[in-house]
Amino acid sequence: MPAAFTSSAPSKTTPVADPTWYGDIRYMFTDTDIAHMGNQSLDLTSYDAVVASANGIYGQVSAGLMPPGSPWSAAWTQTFLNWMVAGFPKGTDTGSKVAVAALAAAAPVGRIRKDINALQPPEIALLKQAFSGIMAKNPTDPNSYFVQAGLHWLPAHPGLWCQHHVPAYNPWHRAFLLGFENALRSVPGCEQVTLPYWDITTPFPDVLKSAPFDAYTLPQDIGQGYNAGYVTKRFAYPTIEANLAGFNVTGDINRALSKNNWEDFHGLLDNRPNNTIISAHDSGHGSIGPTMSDPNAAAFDPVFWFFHANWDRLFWQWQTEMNATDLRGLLTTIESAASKAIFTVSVLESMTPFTLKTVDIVDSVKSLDVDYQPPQARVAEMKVAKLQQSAFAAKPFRVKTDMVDVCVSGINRLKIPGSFTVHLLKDGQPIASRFFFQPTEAEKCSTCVQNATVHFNFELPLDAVKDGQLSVQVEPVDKSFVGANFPSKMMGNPKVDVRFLLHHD
Ligand SMILES: [Cu+2]
Repeated sequence: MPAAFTSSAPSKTTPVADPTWYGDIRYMFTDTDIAHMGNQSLDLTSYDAVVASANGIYGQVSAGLMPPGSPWSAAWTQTFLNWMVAGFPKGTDTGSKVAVAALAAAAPVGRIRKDINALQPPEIALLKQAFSGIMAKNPTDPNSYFVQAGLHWLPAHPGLWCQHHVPAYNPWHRAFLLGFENALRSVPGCEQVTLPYWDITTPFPDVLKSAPFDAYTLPQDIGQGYNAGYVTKRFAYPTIEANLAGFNVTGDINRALSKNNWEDFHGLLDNRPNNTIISAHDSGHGSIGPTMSDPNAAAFDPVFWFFHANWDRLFWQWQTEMNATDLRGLLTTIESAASKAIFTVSVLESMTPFTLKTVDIVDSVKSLDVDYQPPQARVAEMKVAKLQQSAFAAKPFRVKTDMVDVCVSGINRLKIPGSFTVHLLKDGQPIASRFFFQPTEAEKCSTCVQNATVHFNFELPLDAVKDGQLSVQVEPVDKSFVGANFPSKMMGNPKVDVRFLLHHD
C-alpha cells in the first residue's frame, strides 16, 4: 500500500528553500484542517484555492493562530512564505519514490492482475475456463458475458451509462472491470481468477488470438444492426500493430505518465491538449478493428477486457507516481471544478449502473483489493519532456523551437456519424493521425453532448511540418455518407493552430 499521504510532509524544523505544490505544500494540510476550512468554503486540497487565499493563510499561520491547538512551526510558515515568494510553483511530486517503495513491501493483495504474457499455462487454462463459463451462461444471467459486455453500451442503456471523454472515464471503467472480474469469479473453480492486462506497447498477445479470447457470437440482437449470430471482428494482426504505431499510442501513453495533474493525464478535459490517455485509448480502439472501433459493440470483443485492464493499470501507475492513491492525494492533482465535483458532490459521485461511487474506487489496493504486477517487458518506457502550451510567468521558461503543437480544434463531433480518424497531412501524405471513439448517433448520447466540440493535438518536430503544404482530413469509419473526407462545413469549420511549446528548467 502506498505511504500515507501525510508522510511526505516537509520538515517541521528546517524550512524548504524551493518548495512546490506537488512536492511540499499539498502535504501540509491535515484532514482536520481540510474539513475545518471546508466549512468556511476554503478548499485546502485545491491549488487554485490555496493560491487565492495564500495571504490570509500566511497571516493566520505566521501569527501562530492556525491550525487551532497545533499551530504550524516557524519552519513550515517559512516554507509556505518561500512558496509564495517564488510565485506558487506547482513543481512535480517528490513523494513518488516513497510510495513505490512502500508498495513493493506491502502485504499481499487479493487480486493481482498480471501481464497476460507472464501467465503460466495453468493460469491461462483457468482464465479460459472462466471466459468460456460466462460466455455459456444464459444471456439473462447478470454474470453472463452478454450482460456484462452489454453494460458498456448496447443493449443496456445506450449512451446513458458509459463514460468517455468526461472526468468519470477512469473511475467508471475501474468499476466496470471489477464487476466483470467478479462475473469471471462466479464460474465454479474460478473464484481466485484475476483479469490480466495487455500492455498495448507490446505486440498483440498470441493467447488472445484463439478461443475463447478471439471472438464472441451475439446470442441475441442488441440493436443498431448487431443481430443474433454477429461474430465480433478484428483487423488482421499485422494491421493492428501498424495502426497502433501509426497513431503513436505509445507516445501518448508516455506523455500522459509525464503529467502532474488529472486533466492533463486524461487529456481533452478542461480544454487541455488531447494527446494523452484518452487519445491513446481512443486510438487503441480504432486500431483493433471494426467491433472495437464502435462503442455500441466494443465490449463484446474479448480483447476489450485485457485492453481496458491496461488503461486501469496505467491510471493506477500514474496515481502511485503522483501520490494520488487516496482521495485527498487525488484531489490535490485536480485543477478544474468539473473534475473535482465528481469526487466531492454527492449526486455526481454515483456511477450508474454500479453501486460503487467514484470515491470508492480511488484507492484500488485498499478499497478494491486490486493491484497490478508490472509489465514483463518495459520496452517502450521513455522520458518525455514536460512541454506545455503555457507556463507560469513567475518562473523562467524556455521556448522549445524544435517542437511544435499542431492543434485542430472546433470539430463538432455530433455531426459525424460514429468514430473517426483525424489525419494531419503534409503535401498530401499523412504525417500524424488520431482516432476518436464515439457511437453512431452521438447526438443521442447524453455524455457525448456534454462535450460536442473536440480538438486534437499533434506534438511534432518542427522539421516534420515546415516547408510543405499542410492539410487536415477527417475520415469517418463509416464512409457510406460522405466518403473518406468529411466536409469541414458539416462539422463546424474546424480551425488549425500551430504553436511553439514551453518548458521550465
Ligand atoms: Cu474503451
